[in-house]
Amino acid sequence: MKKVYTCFCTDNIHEGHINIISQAKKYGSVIVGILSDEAMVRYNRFPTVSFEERVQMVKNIDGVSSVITQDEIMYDRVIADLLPDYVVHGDNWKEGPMKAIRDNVISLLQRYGGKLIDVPYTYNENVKRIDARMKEKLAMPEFRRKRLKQLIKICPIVKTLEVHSGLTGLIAEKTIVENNGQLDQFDAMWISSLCDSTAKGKPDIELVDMTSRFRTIEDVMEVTTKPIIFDGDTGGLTEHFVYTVRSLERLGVSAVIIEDKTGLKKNSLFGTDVVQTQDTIENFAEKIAAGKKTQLTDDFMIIARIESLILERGMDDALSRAKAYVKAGADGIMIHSRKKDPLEILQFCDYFRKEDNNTPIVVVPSSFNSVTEAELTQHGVNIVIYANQLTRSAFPSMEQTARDILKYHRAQEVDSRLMPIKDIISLIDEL
Ligand code: SPV
Ligand code: MG
Repeated sequence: MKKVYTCFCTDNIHEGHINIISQAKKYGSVIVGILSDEAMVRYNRFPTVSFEERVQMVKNIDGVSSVITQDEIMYDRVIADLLPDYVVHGDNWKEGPMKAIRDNVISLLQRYGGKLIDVPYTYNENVKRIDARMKEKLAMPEFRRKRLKQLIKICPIVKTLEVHSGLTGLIAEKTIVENNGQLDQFDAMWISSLCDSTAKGKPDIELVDMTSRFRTIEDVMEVTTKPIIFDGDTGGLTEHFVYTVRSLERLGVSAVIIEDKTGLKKNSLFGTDVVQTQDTIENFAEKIAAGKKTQLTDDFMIIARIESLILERGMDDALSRAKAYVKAGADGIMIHSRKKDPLEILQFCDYFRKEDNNTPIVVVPSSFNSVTEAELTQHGVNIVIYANQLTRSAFPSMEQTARDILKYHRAQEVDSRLMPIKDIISLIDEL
């Protein structure tokens, strides 16, 4: 009996999958690989049912002879282990980022004479409806909110991109790249106070009020499914912060990060060039504890951001604050620095991890941008936030376009570097 292999990364069995199995069994005995959660989040969407349930679903399909785990997106290991005579897959992987996986399979099969069978992809109204329902589920507050905690468990490091509008949200949601044979995408989104304020032409001094900041969250949520980390600035008065926690939680935000500063907040990247006052450990610990007492679900995270290195108060101060904030109930620690060299951040992580193996660490490498995700992971970092790069890339390009239109008294000269009209009008999916 010939061996036929197919890999499923789905939460839901529909007629398309049944068709694949019925085609596959014409060639021999059908082995189905179920893609692990870790691999699924790198190029597909977050699984809405557990790995065990996905295995069970496939085992129940008539014509499946065995089910195995495929824990990498690329097929190298699974093909080396099974040496299947055939690999069967829907032909939707001939284009887009999935093409890299198809190319990988073809080259592996060629080595020993295995064959690839592309089955016409089933995409009818029913399949579309199932697909839309799954996206809807991921976008709902109760599912979206808990996803950050789940991702921290699944991913070596949770990659988070700044967003401040529906459009930037779509970029974080949909950008998938193939690089050195691996597929990758962002896991979560950061609603930055700096970029949310900048988009409104306002300074980053807690001037844009919460009603407006919540509106930004809604704009992003309407068109995305990924979890959101909200930059809560200082959190304001404790009496106000508790209301913010309730609202964020209800909206389906996964985490708020608040920084241990008081008085008129200035952006941390100014460092000691402007007057910035750090809160006392006692006050800030009380604010965290009050927030934790107020939240209703176990999913929501309050992350304490330590400004000691920014304000040049030293490593010991940073570490003792971290300890106190965790004791007060913080679900994570964000440590910030405006040095170019990542050394002090990595040192903090090493010292902190010696005493605390569990509390998630968050970093924002805007200044120390030479550090890689792999290095951060090695030092125990759980979440990396790319906090302002989208805004900083858009602004120069828009400004140049404005200048050139003024210079040439028409728009023809700028056109070649613009997104074609056809692409912009089809950028947004219609329901
Ligand atoms: C933000 O993005 O608003 C932040 C990060 O708070 S930083 O600007 O680096 O302080
Ligand atoms: Mg901020």
